[in-house]
Amino acid sequence: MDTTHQSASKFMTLERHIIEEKNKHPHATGEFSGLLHSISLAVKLVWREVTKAGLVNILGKTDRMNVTGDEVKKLDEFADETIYKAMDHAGHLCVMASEENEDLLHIPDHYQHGKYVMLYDPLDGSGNIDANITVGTIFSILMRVTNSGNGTMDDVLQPGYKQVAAGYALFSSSMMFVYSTGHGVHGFTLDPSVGEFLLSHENIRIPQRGAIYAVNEGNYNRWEPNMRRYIDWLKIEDKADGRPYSGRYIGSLVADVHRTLMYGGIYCYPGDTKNKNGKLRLMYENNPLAYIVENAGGAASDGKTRIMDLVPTALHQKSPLFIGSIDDVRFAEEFLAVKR
Ligand code: AHM
Ligand code: MG
Repeated sequence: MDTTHQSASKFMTLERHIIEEKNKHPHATGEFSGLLHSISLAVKLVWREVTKAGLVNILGKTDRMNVTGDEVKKLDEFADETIYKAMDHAGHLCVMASEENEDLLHIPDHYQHGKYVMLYDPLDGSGNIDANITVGTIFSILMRVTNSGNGTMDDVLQPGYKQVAAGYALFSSSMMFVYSTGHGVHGFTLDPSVGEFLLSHENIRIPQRGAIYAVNEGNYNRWEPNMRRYIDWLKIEDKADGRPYSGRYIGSLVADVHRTLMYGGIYCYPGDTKNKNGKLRLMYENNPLAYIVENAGGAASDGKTRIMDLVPTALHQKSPLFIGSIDDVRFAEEFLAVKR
């Protein structure tokens, strides 16, 4: 029998990983582990529907009905509700907020209220669903600041550096679950035959510098001149290997950032003349992805300020995003700051 660590790690389930992480902290109550477990179940339920996306017209409307029994929900609404319902009753959370809902999502009074807060983007990139392109769920976990009862806006509107965990599920050729609690970033791949996430990417580290950039270049004429110059510069064939940066843009943030995490480089969504702060949401997208990328050795900035230092004032506020390899993000910040 092969008893090496490598062989053992092949069978590291997400469940076991969460428990082993918890055991490293003697005072941990297990509440946090329970929370992560509920999230992993929630995203599996979403994945089950996402894999059927193209079949709805063929299979009819029987599988995804609303409570009144007759209508198929849009997948992003389905994901939103599924996650809420998977998380509302376990006693870990005091409040939630989702990109799909204008207001806070309260925990029903008859369920226990816990000490954590969860913010999520239920189905990031959902505009791509009909083309079978990778989408995902992004989540951010904070510790409440109020003492008890229903969570409030004060619990939710905390800067990103206060996050105690964050992660995402990626619905792609396989389903991945990537998370961090501040001790490395770990990636798990779902084995659909047993329904378990297995550790496939232990302690992910983003390359210090990459050679890929991702940006919606259709907005080029709306960018400020330095942003245009920066992207022009990436295309010049003067890089170390005599090649320009390669451009890759899926248009699904979670997928673009995942690729950036794996291969290095930079993802940019700057502000422009139409949208001063770009289009990405600080609380549901930028903060959790910044937490993951920083914990993997990378960086995330709004062009000037570290994303996780931005102090939020509104639930759905937007911020520009420059995220990826540390050298690439720092260079972008320097480039954008040059007075010409
Ligand atoms: P969504 O959360 O409603 O899907 O919107 C965010 C998405 C991101 O996933 C993606 O990176 C971005 O919008 C694409 O925007 P654009 O079409 O302007 O490039
Ligand atoms: Mg989104």
